[in-house]
Amino acid sequence: VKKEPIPLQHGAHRTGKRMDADMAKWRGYGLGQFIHWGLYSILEGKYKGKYYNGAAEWIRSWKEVPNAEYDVLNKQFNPATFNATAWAKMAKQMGVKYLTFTTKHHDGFCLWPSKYTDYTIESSPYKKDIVKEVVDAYTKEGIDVYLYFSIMDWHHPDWRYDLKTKEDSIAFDRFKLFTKNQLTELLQRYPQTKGLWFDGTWDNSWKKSGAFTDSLEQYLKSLVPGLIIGSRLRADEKGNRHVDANGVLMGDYEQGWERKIPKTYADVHGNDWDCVMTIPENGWGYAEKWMGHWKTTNELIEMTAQCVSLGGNFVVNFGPKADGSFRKEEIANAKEIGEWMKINSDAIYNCEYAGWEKQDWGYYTKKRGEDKVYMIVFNVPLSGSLKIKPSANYVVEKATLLEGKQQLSTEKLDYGASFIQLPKGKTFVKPFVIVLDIKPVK
Ligand code: JFZ
Repeated sequence: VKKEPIPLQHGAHRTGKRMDADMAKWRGYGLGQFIHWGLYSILEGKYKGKYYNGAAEWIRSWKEVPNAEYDVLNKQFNPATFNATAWAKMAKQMGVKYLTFTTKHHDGFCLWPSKYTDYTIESSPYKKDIVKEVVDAYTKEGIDVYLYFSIMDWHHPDWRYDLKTKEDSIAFDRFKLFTKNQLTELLQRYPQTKGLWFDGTWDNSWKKSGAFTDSLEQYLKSLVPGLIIGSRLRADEKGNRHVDANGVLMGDYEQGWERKIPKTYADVHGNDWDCVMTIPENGWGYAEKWMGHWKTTNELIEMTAQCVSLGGNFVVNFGPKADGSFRKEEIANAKEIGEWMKINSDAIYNCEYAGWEKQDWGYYTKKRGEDKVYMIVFNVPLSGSLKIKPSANYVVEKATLLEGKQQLSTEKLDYGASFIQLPKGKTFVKPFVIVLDIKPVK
């Protein structure tokens, strides 16, 4: 029995994907960069010689750190070696198509000179507008910029976790206006902004503000036509987040894939999505010591392939040091990803879910609007034969190695499957791509 939809005033206003040109561009990005930078970068995940076990950008919430001491770190923020152009060039070389940059994280410190609070970059020895430097430099390199903005603000006296009293509601009403003002300010100051990446929206105060979140989203979109906002901003009037009470996504793409990747296409429910990922296990801001496993470049490339093969984008996080330089591990990852992308990005940009049965050697992607499927190979079988099974509506005309354009022989098997034969004696030391020219079956 199909359930009757619950009538909602502040639920999703659209079913299915956004089909305009701005969203089509977003969908084609494939690979993105996230940057977490702020006052937490000064503490480097430690305080008085003790290491914090949580994510470095959350260190203010650690019982060891007195808020009063954290909150004056703005007086020390002075990134001597910060060079936005160098950041953007590194990102360009890495092959990312978009950046998400922390304008304000949970600690409330603004990297732009907001006129709605004193707790901004203007109060630091650095003084200059970092958001502007970043937006301009990345835009110049042809990389689209999205602004990360935390709703939760530990520094603002009117922030509330919940609305339990009349006073809470009055304070939070002021906070909502403050939030709207800051967002308006960001979009007016940085008109190149392609979208907003919201965070810190999980508390009851926000969940009880469904009508406001709805009007805020519509208002922000009226300021910048085509603006892209994921599913982490809104709540419906019943307090549901990401998807409304009827299970429909609120927002332009699913923002719930954080440090995890869907297993199958069915898991993404027909929505656009991106996965944001840390290189260490967890922690987005700079930490002196990276705890746990650090992802290798091949792992990051594999995650990129996996995401694109399931119709999503993959976003790698970087946490620069307080002085504005990147740690050597991140520089190496960026460089090596870029070297791989230089050869293989055809299989990443403007690609989509191919709809072919997944095989053990790796991931398929399909070029949007073209009869081209890519095999991104991570596991080479000892036999040297890669099995493929095209969907029933396609046949493969030709298989070629993307690098060097060598044509590969194929062998037909039962049940519509084939083998693609790798060149005898050739050893592969990096993930590689095979291009399949395909033809629709009449
Ligand atoms: C949030 C932040 O708290 C964190 O510091 C970082 O900025 C990250 C990108 O976003 O952390 C989250 C948010 C959502 C989930 C997990 C961590 N979630 O939905 O599982």
